[in-house]
Formats: sequence, structure tokens, C-alpha cells
Amino acid sequence: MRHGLLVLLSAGLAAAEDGMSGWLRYAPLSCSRSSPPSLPQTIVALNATKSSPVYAAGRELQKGLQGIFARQVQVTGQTTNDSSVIVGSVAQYTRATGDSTVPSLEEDGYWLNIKGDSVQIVGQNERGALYGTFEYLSMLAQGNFSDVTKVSNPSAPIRWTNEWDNMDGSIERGFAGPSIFFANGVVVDDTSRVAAYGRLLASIGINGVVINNVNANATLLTAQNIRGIGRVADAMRPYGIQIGISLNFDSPKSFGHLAMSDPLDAGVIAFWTDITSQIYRQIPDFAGYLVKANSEGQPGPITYNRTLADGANLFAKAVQPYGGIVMFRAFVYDQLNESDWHADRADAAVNYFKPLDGEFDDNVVVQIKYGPIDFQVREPASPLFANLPKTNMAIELQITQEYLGQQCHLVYIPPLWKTVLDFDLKVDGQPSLVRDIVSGERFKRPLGGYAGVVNVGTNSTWLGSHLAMSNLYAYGRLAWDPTGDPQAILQDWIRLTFGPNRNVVDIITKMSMDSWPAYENYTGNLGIQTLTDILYTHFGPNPASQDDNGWGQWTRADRAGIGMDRTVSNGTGFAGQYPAQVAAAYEAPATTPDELLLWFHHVPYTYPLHSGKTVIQHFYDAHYAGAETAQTFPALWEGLRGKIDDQRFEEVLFRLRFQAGHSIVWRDAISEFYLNKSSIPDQAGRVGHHPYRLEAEDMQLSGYKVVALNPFEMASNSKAVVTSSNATGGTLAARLGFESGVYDLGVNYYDIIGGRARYEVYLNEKLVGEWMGDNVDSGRLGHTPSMMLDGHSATRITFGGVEVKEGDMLKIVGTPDGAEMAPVDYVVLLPEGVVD
Ligand code: GCW
Repeated sequence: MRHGLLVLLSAGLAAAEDGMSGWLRYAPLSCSRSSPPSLPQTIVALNATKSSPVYAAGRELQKGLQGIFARQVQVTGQTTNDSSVIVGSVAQYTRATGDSTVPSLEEDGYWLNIKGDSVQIVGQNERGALYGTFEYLSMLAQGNFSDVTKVSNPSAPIRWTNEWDNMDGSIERGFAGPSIFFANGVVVDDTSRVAAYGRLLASIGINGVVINNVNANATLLTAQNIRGIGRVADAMRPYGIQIGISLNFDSPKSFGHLAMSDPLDAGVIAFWTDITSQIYRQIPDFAGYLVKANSEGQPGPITYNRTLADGANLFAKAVQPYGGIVMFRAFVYDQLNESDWHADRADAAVNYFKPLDGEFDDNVVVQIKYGPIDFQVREPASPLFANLPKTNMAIELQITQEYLGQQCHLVYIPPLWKTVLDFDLKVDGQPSLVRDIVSGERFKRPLGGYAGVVNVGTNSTWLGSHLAMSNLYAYGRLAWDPTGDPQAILQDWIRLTFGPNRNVVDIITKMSMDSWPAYENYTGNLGIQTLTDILYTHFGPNPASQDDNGWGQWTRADRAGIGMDRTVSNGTGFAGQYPAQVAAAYEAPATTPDELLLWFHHVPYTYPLHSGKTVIQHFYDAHYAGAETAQTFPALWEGLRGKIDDQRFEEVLFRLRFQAGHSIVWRDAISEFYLNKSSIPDQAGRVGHHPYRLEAEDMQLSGYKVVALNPFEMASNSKAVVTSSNATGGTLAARLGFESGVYDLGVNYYDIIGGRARYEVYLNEKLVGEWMGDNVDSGRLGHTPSMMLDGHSATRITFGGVEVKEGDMLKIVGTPDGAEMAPVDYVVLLPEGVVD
């Protein structure tokens, strides 16, 4: 028996997993099979209606007990004398059992009572009962068989996701393939992925999903599509999830053929009233609308000389009779002129919304991004949270890693979110944590909560990367309880996703907890923002793109200094938007934390930080340290070979190797850029000195030509090589002057969209490795592609443990394909322990 068990387990480990089940795998637990805990013999689900969350809970329990313990347990609607797990709402439970001792619960809350094989899961409503069920199953799946009696209530009523899906099936800032909701202008026929997504979301307490992009297309409002939204709602209803949609403010004009979209116009009001009644006829439990208006060039109420509150209330009044709500985004700003020292995009939200406090209807919630700009690697908490005491508010977080490596870099984001959620804004000198403001508690508001931009796609991993799913999991857990510890939440996720092996848990914990600090280190430091290319892909480095345009993500870097002066005394005045104590701290560099120094102050590169380093030396050191940390990720992961199924192991390894290489691209681009700006050398002599590299432009070229890159910092030594034509291949050759030994051989090349060039590397005519530049074209890496040789397309491939003798002949053969002319930047030969 024992022997049979072992065989079964190792077979289970080898089986490929594609990520589709996320953290709801219910994988067999080895310990429980040898000595299983006493488990309920019957599942009693107190609602037999198939579309009900309690029915779904019964099915989920059955599935879980089957998967984890190989127990087949029947679901019934009747209480029994057998040991049972009973699940239902308070009303159902009291009716069925006569037991009226359930502790009092808040909306969506649950009571979980486990005494060995007798389990009661009672929700304030059916949704709550489902949440309690997932909690019980999460314990079992992690091998936690303790008796428990607990009440759990959510921190806030709104725990939604936003999906930026377009009607044509593309997803704005989505990195995991096309939409699960839309294709070719209509809602998809097959909603099985929608239901599977609903199940994942319900297990982390999410209760609403806005299914289309905030840059909304009015064609979502056709009769056919409203029926389609109905099918999406049907697929998610069993999981207690309500559906909402984003509206295009201009729909009355563009879709309803009215002359304009003025929110106070009777015809416009009638248009929205009619659309809303059509929607509620189809979907009686429709959640409501999300609105982006007067933002990034789009029309809105201000276009018609109305206030933003007039616009929000127009929609609020339409959904109010049905109990719907309106999420109105605070992401309202205009283009600005950088030569105006006092102009500041960060000022916009408070300037627009503060004067309107108290004017929004009760079913309006102002949805505020965590920082004043746009999901950057570090931002202070948005001061708007402190300025709307008479308005419902929600915080908008981004799970999709738009500015954080687009799921091609491991970045576990909750520690970043916590810097904002736990921040004390000290409104009126009283404790005012952001998490207590958005829950509604601080200002005694009836509504409030969380909106997380997720952007799952049809990729079986949902987000494109297995490890990125920890962010989605933790988002739900933190919206439920923002006092939760990001590391403890992460470890629940690891055990559920990869199993309870101690080594697996420790290693993924280490990598994940190191990941945001590392990413911040090798991208943008001291509050200067991510320093990605804001005019193009938002993926790789391009610090110059922040400035000299109207978008307002400025750094104001010049020869002498860097940073945005946001002081009241001499700058944009933004610091003054915070309550007095916080404003005073940010007003002076001495009391501003180093990590936000350049957000609030313009200082010379030689300015000394609290740490004792100068700004410029901190940039260099942080970039080198961050890239070095990223090199540890693939090595750590390699230690888990055999402890994780092969498919997920290899897919993760591939991404971590990419990240390790791309972190060097980031490091070098940013360091070189500021060395060039400031002319202040790196005290450690690293920047611009690469003794282990062979620049491609210095090799013997045949069928290749040299190109100078612009911006210069996008290539090592500012030059790369491409084949002389896109029809014929070429070779690069060099005699190696390195001491004989074993090296990691890396090649930095560019992988652009529109071609799959091939490469072969030889040492003395012996093949060391070959590959194809198809990470982007094959969709293997889902980041926004680039058509150019730049920091987005720059990629490193490494061949480990290569024996090299002094005088060996290195040769690279490149074969172009399509637009990709087998571009190469440099070759690097790294002795053990050297990072460059
Ligand atoms: O960050 C910017 C993104 C846009 C996005 C916008 C927004 C959906 O680059 O892609 O549009 O913010 O949040 O509205």
C-alpha cells in the first residue's frame, strides 16, 4: 500500500500542469493519504438551485474532498445524522437546523465552525457561505486539519476587478493573450473560461467584475451585446459575482445618434435611462457602471461645461432604482507644458475633485489610483483620499504589471500596495490610514472598497506567468482584509499552487519578497518613477521619454540635477494637498524619506541622502544591486527541479532567465543615461566598464553591418550589428583573449516583432548553442512588443558552463527573418560569480 502510494505521488508530480486551476488545484496531500484526518461523510448544501452560490459551494466541497483525499462524498439538501459539512446562508441554516446561535455577521461575511468531521459553514448571505467554503478547502488543501471557530467579515463592500478588454478581443495592457469575454466585436459564445475565472475570484472574496476596458466602446450597448453581457452574468452568478460594464461617455452621440452627450440634457438622460432599463431587464442583479471621462483626451461632462459630479450623478440616477452603483474614476487630467515649473499632473485629481466633495450621489464611488500619477514602481499615497470626506471612495490597484515588467519580470506587488494602504494621512490630525478611508470607516461612508485591474487572458496561466498569479490571489485577500501580511498570504498561495514542500515554500517566498525591491532598484529609484518608455510600450527602459512632452510624468533631469519640485514654497504645490502634518514632512528634503525624495524635490546629483550616499551613487549602486538580485532568481528556482511538475517548472525558469538578462539591460541603460547627463562617474568604476564583454561591432563582420542606436543607452557601447540585408545571413567572429576556464556565455541580441531570426554560436567550429528570436512573435513572452532595437527588445540568452581556452575562435551565425535582421549587441563571458 505504502509503495503504491509513493508511485502515485511521484506520478502526480511529473504530470504536466498548465496553470489553469490556479491555486484551486486540490492536489493530493501525501500526509493525509497515509493518515487522513476524520472528514465529514456527507455534504449538506442548503440550496439545490444550480445557479446559487450554495449549490456551487456543495460542488466545490465534493471536488475538493475528491482531489485532496480521494474521497467520494455525496451532496444532499437534507440534514443527516452522519457527520457532515453543512453549508448555507444564516436564513437557510436556521430554517434547516433550528439552530439560531450563529454569531452576527456583516454583509458577505461567514462563520466557519470545524470540529473534526462536523463542519458548519454559514454565510450572512449565500456568497458568504461560498467564501467560508473556500476558506475551509484552503485549510484542507494546505494540510491544516485543526478545529476552528471563526467569524470573517470583509473590510469593504466593493471588492471588484476591472478588465481592460476590448470588443475586438484585444486587451489594453493585457499580457496573456486575447480576451475571455469578447471576440470580433461581440461577447463570446463559450463562457466556460468566464465561469472558471468567476470560481477563482470567488475563492478570494471578489464580488464584482467590470468586464470591458475603461476606454470603452459604445457598441457594447447593442441589443445583441446586452444579451451577451447577460450570459457572462449567468456564468458568474453561481460564484456570487456581479457584473458591471465601463461606459463610453459619448455614447448618446456616437451610438444613440443624439446631437451631443451633455449630462443635463433631457434626451441624454432618456438615452441612459433606456439603456439601463434594457440592461436590468436582462440582468436584474447587474452591479453598475464604471466611467472614465475627461481623461487622456476623451470627452466628459467638462466638455459640456458641466461638473464631473453632474456626469457621475447622471449614471447614478439611472442605476439607482435598481440598486446599482457608479464607479467614477479620478484619473482625470490634461496635457501640460513642462517649461512651466509649477505645472504638475499630480495636482489634477485633488484640483478637480476636492471642490465637488458632497456633490456626488450616495451610490457614486470615486475610484482613485493608489498614487497621483499612474501605477509607478513607487508613489506616495494619492492625497485625494484625504480630501473627500463626504464622498465614497475606492482604491484602484493594478494586478496586470503594466509598469512592472508585464509579467515577464517576477514582481510580487503587495508590499508596494501596503505602503499605500497602511499610510497614515492624518486628516484633521487624527489617524487616517488609507485602508480605513477606502473601507468607508474613517469618514463613516456607506460604500467603498477596492478595484483591481487584472486583465486575464485566454492563456492557460491566466496572466501569462504562473508566478504572477500570487498578485491576483493577494489582491483578493487584501481587499477582504488589508491588515493581512503579504508574506503570510504569499505562503498560502505557494502551498496551494505548488504544494507544501518546505523548500518550495522557502524559495518562492524569498524570490517573491525580494522581487519588488529588486525591480525598483534596477528601474527607477528614490521616487523618480519606473523610468520605462512612457511613449511606447511601458516595458523596457527609456528615461528620456519621461520629459519633453505634455504627459506630465516628468523627472526634470538636466546636467545639474533631477526630481520634481512639488513643494509649496518653490514648486508645484502638490505637497500642500496633504493634511498639514504630512504636507510639512514632504515639504522639506530633510523630512522626506529617501525613497520619495525625487518625487517631491529637485536636487543636485550630489545631494546627500539620509543613507549617506549621493543621489547619483545611489542610482548606480541600486541598479547594480537590483540586477544582481535578479540573477539569483533562476539559480534559486533551479534548486526546485523535480519538486515542481516539469511544465510549470520550465515555463517559470524561462521567464526568470529572461528577467535576469533584462535586468542587466535596465541596469546599464539607466546607469549610462545618468552618467552621461551628470558626468559624475561611478565611484566603484562599474558603469561603462565591461571587461567581460565583446562588443559585436568590434568583431570581424561578414554579412553584418554596424548600427548606432538612438537613444544611445539602448546598446552596450551605443552600437549593435544587423545583417547587411534581410535576405542573407552573416557571421561575427572574434578570437578570445580570456584566460582558459569555464564561463557562462551570454549573447545580448534584440527580439523584435515581425521576424524570427536564427542564431548559432560556435567555439572553434563546435556548436555551443542555437536559438530563434521568437519570444515575442511566438507569444512566449506576452509583453507589449517592439519593432525597434531598443530597451524593450533587448534580450540576453545564456549558455552555462562553457569551457573556453585562450585563443579560441568564437563565431556567431545570424540568419535574418522578416524585419528581424539577426541583431546582436554583445557577447559576454562570465567567470563564476561575476555579473555583467
Ligand atoms: O496607465 C494608463 C494606461 C492606459 C490606461 C489608463 C487608464 C486604460 O497606460 O492604458 O487606459 O492609464 O488607467 O485609464
